[in-house]
Amino acid sequence: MALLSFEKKYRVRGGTLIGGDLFDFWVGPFFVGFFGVTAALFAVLGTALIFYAAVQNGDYNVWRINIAPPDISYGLKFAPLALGGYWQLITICAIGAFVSWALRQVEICRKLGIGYHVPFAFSFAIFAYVALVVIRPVLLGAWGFGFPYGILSHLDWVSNTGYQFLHFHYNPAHMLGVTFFFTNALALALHGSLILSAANPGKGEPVKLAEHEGVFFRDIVGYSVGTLGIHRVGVFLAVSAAFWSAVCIVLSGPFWTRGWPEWWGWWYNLPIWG
Ligand code: UQ2
Repeated sequence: MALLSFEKKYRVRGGTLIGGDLFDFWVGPFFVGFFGVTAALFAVLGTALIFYAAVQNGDYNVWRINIAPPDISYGLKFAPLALGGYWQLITICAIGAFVSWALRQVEICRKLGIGYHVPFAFSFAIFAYVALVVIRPVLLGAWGFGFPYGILSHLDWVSNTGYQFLHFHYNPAHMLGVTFFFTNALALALHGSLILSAANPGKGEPVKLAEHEGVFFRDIVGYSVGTLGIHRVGVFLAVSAAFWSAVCIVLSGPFWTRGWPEWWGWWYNLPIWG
């Protein structure tokens, strides 16, 4: 079915989680829904708060914007606006917008009668963010352990937090995260280039399809994972990268306070050495 007539057929009421028919409409190409309204409200308010807090700080250079979380001494309490309160409100808006976005994806999936794979995968990205600004700070007892909102300042936070553990690359969960990120890049490079090679065979040649794609990989590595399989591999790699990234930072502090190289002491302490 042609795309435009398909959309006409499927753009009908139903499938919403909240609000019934109330927000069950489209604005131009965009489905709205209850969560479209909440996503827009949280996003606009959160962005406005970022710019307002930046101006209060006297930062008119975007590279220098730094909206810091409260001092550790505030623990898990609300802080005055200029002393981390803006960071707290912006964090609430960010989580509100991200979760609204995921639930809007769910409503669209329900309307279309497709699986929830997209919101499932997206939820791992939300989890990674929430791990940094909620889960780890709560486990450590202070919002001040969250990362600051600023282009350069969040880089400083990552560097400082890494050096606090001497050498973050010795963190086994970090190793897994990095490995999944790299393997994800490899898989997408293989997949993207393979699809493009079949779609662009050269002047005069007919466009090639899945058979040629599969044979290329059987010829070069003796195995083809298949057209559906490569997308399963892709979602697994992407979701795993986000998951282990979240795990590696939640471990650091709440569950391991020394340098990460020291963690490998278990190897020397195995009872098998002479
Ligand atoms: C494949 C296939 C595709 C692909 C790719 C492969 C026809 C269009 C890329 C090859 C993938 C393999 C061998 C597995 C790669 C695994 C990792 C962990 C990188 O066979 O089917 O569909 O795009």
